[in-house]
Amino acid sequence: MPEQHRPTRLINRAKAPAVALETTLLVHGLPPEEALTVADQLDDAVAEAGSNPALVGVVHGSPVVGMTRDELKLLTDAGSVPKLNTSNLGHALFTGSHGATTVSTTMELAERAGIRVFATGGIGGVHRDYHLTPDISADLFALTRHRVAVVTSGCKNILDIPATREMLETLGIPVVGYRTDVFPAFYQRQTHLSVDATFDNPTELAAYLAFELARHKRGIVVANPIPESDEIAQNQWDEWLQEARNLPSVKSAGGRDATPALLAEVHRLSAGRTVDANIALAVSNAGLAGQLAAAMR
Ligand code: PSU
Ligand code: MN
Repeated sequence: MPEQHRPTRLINRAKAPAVALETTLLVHGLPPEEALTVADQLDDAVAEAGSNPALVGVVHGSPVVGMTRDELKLLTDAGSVPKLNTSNLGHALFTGSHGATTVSTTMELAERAGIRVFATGGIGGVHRDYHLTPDISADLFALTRHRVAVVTSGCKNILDIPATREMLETLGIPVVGYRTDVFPAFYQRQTHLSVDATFDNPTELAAYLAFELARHKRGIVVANPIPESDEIAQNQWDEWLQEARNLPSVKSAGGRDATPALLAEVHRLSAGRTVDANIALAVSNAGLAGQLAAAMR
């Protein structure tokens, strides 16, 4: 039994006002050569907005909030690190392994470190064909438990977006739009789906987040559409997604591997256009999160 790894203590290097960033987006959601430069871009976006980035992950079995570049390099060089959601975080801590945190576990660790704002690309949600295989991201349930505002460009559009929006409503998670009155669809700004409220002013949005997080012990979704210049046309996206969904590598990937397998194939089929758009929206979310955390101080 790996006695030396228990009990695990949170290593918290976060400096207020802090914005949590996640490692799964970097390690499992993008081509490996992009991870370190994107980490720099996300950090810069948070810092330019007046806040401090705190990258979250698991290093040698320690939950870390505010990972160093060397620690991130340990993860990217490791070849394969587990993708950690609510169900396997504890096992990584127990066995002393490295791990990349998803939205669910980044929220959990950020909350423990006292961080109230977190930026990602797109939260997980209800997968297509969920009536055949009920794959629903642990992210949605984590939002019911952890007191953190998650800045996201809607949910990833490999998912069933209307079902995901409905599930957020069912779980009672507030979904507010930043300069949008519809729930955005990751690579596209528009859907016909609603948000609970719209804020055009970051200071006002920050005041609402502080109010709502103090009022109730659960998370909030802040929906921030992809910048207009980085949007991917709907018909173009539909083609890549349909082609990707028919590939054996995607059809055979289940559970935690489903999302990374699909993302990798659409990134390849689009010759990197979806990678660029993914990075652009994540950086935009980091910038907004930085503004919000600074204003919530
Ligand atoms: N946003 C991105 N790319 C990603 C993710 C978010 O732009 O890869 C990750 C997040 O970590 C999110 C996870 O929690 O995808 C969802 O995975 P799943 O569908 O297995 O819950
Ligand atoms: Mn899943």
